[in-house]
Amino acid sequence: MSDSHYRICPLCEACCGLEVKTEGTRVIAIRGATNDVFSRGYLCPKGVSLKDLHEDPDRLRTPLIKRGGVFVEASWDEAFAEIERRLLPLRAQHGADAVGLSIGNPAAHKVSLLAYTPRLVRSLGTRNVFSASTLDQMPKQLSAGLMFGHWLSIPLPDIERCDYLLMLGANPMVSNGSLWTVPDYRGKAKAMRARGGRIVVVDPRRSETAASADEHLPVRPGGDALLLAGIAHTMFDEGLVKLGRLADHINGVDEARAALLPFAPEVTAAGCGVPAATQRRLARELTAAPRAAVYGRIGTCTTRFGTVNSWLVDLINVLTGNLDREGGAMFAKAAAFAANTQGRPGSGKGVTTGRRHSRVSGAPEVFGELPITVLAEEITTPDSPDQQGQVRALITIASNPVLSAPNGPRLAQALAGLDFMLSLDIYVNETTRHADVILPGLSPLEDLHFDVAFPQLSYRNHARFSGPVFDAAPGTPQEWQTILRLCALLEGRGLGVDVQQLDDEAIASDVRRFAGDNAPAVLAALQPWRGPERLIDLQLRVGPYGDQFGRQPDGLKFAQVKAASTVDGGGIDLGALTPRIPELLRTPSGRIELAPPAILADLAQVKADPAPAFSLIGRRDTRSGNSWMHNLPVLAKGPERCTLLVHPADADRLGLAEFAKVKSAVGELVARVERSADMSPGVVSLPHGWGHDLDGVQLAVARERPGVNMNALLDDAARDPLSGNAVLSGIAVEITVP
Ligand SMILES: Nc1nc2c(c(=O)[nH]1)N[C@H]1C(S)=C(S)[C@@H](COP(=O)(O)OP(=O)(O)OC[C@H]3O[C@@H](n4cnc5c(=O)[nH]c(N)nc54)[C@H](O)[C@@H]3O)O[C@H]1N2
Ligand SMILES: Nc1nc2c(c(=O)[nH]1)N[C@H]1C(S)=C(S)[C@@H](COP(=O)(O)OP(=O)(O)OC[C@H]3O[C@@H](n4cnc5c(=O)[nH]c(N)nc54)[C@H](O)[C@@H]3O)O[C@H]1N2
Ligand code: SF4
Ligand SMILES: [Mo]
Repeated sequence: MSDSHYRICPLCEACCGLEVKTEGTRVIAIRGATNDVFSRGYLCPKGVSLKDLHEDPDRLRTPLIKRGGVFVEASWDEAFAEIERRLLPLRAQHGADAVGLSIGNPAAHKVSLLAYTPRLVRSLGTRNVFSASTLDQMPKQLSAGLMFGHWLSIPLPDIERCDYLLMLGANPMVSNGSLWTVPDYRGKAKAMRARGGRIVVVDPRRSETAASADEHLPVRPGGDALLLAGIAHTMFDEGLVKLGRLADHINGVDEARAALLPFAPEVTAAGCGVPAATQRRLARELTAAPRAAVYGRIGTCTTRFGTVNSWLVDLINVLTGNLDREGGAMFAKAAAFAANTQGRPGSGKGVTTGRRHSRVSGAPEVFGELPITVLAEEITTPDSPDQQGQVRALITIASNPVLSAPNGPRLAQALAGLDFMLSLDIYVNETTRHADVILPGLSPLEDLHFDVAFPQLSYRNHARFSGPVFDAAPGTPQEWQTILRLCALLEGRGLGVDVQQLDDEAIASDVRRFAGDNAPAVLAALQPWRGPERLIDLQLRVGPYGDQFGRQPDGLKFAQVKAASTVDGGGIDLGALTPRIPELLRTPSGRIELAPPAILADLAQVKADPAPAFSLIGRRDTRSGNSWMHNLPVLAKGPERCTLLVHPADADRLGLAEFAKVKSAVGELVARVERSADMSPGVVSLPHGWGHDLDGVQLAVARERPGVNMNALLDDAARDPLSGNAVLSGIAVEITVP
């Protein structure tokens, strides 16, 4: 007899609902849940790999402590005792900043981690907080924060009603969407084109998404700021601007116009590689289309001008009258956890940056974090009399910066010199091999799930939940319990504190924020839930669709979402996106800030770079997820994926055969060559997240074909100065025969 379970996939931002068929303790099949109100049966090969992940013998199931340089299995109590013995004295002696925290991508996909890590940040009280956000989307968060007043008020294409989509530096056909939760992009794009819609993709490579679009424009790597500025300039220049409904809600149109004056397409064409006539045509097409949206992602964020790019994308959405309009670029309205549905609607504090700076390079704090590219220097640079706060101990949570961050080899060396390192992780990999203690998380099939972040970025509003498919082994904590225990330790409460009591205290402090004097009644109403479920209930009930604890009797509660999220239910559909301006705005002015001064100042720095011999860009593969899914047999099989894509004409000219040497200013490596006419000549591509052949890595399958670490070629000093985001694309390299 087999059972069917509903499980939301935590492996990428598409958040597909899956149907997991089990027999006893075995998974016998994983399919897309056809009744899921949001993903409607879609899944990709990674969804299927949850079975391999669950069964992976290399996945950690017990804590590890390093003794004499070797990891040994330990009980949870022993592991916490070791943390107390080694971390607390260090912190007492050197202060809170001596403990750094690095938070990785999977933390965004786990309610256990995303909802509880902020508590750990508070308990640590360190300024040295780093995350994958500064390898990824921080530029977009900053531009959205400055324009709309909150870090997660990010517009996304309303693809089901859109007529014209201009997409830059994104490959959702493979990535399944990012800052845009849109399962089955392929199907939605096909439907859009069948309705007569047009999709234009800007990418130095003819990506899978570009190949399936109406038009592909091969931009020069890093050239998007010039291209987008040329398009925006044209809109002013040719009198195409139509602000529509938003005209009364915008500050800074004249400032934006003036700042864009120097960027006529005739000037920007050479630097971005897109002819002036094409730029002008794009401006006209975007304004002429009944409904249009511009969307930019990794390729636009991970460059020197990431924030400028991210701003230009939404500036154009505003200038064409398509921001916050059906079929244009719209804002989701999440059922829970969204700051832009809380507080007074229409205005707010806005966002600020630079409340602190990194000790060595003086990089400004953005959204509570420092750039992850300063982590190595913060570890290796000793304190000076006037600058203290050297990172001597590090906690990593689902973070593998040795492979994910620029200059990984330098970072690995820095980690080896730490006085203490603790990792919350599920593997001994390139980063966690440096840890002194590893505390494992659960298999996703043993974990409950509710998406905290992605409903704020979803193409359609929804509320879904999934419970554990299997029970965890007795005595194995969920990750939120591990975090609360760590918090108690750091707060000097010792090892004996009851986790249930910590959970009660945590929720009580949240409830006081929302309910003030009414807190006891609200806490009572959250019965019988505990842990994340209680937190979700609170957030749903105070959220925009919530029951407001009785004031909206028909409103949502967790019990309803849970009941609707069974195999037959697949969650609750909350409808297509609806216009949210001015209610969504949290800027001090209560208007869209179209011309944030810091961004205009950086726009003035945009200029054409001299073309390098070769320019290195990244890419993603359907059967891979950043740095950690190469140990799953169902994904690892098939052709080698860590290859250097080279245009055939370049390969012939250089006489490349099977391998090429790739050399940058900071490193070199030898990669297997794959000839590809999809590349622009002069541009080569390597995927990131590879290089599993380092000493001490316990990933048996991944080690068979380890690949090379493209981040060994990237300079950790290269950042977008506004957001602190790393530059991961458009790296000057030399290619030679090895
Ligand atoms: N050159 C280049 N570099 C890039 C990128 C690029 O495009 N080019 N992309 C960047 C981007 S967008 C991102 S988001 C980063 C991602 O880089 P990271 O933030 O390092 O994330 P991952 O590579 O996904 O791996 C994270 C770690 O999480 C662990 N893990 C997995 N599941 C769990 C769990 O349930 N619990 C716990 N505790 N741990 C878990 C894995 O074992 C692994 O150690 O990489 C960035 N690096
Ligand atoms: N299968 C799979 N899915 C994933 C991931 C994965 O590793 N594998 N990672 C997940 C994560 S963490 C994220 S953040 C998302 C990212 O999602 P996407 O942003 O869609 O990421 P990519 O697939 O890297 O697409 C970036 C595109 O930008 C192009 N590009 C590079 N440089 C430039 C440039 O200068 N200008 C322009 N216009 N384009 C450029 C690249 O050729 C590439 O096609 O994907 C997520 N989904
Ligand atoms: S696209 Fe694939 S990895 Fe992403 S959520 Fe869906 S099944 Fe999971
Ligand atoms: Mo990412």
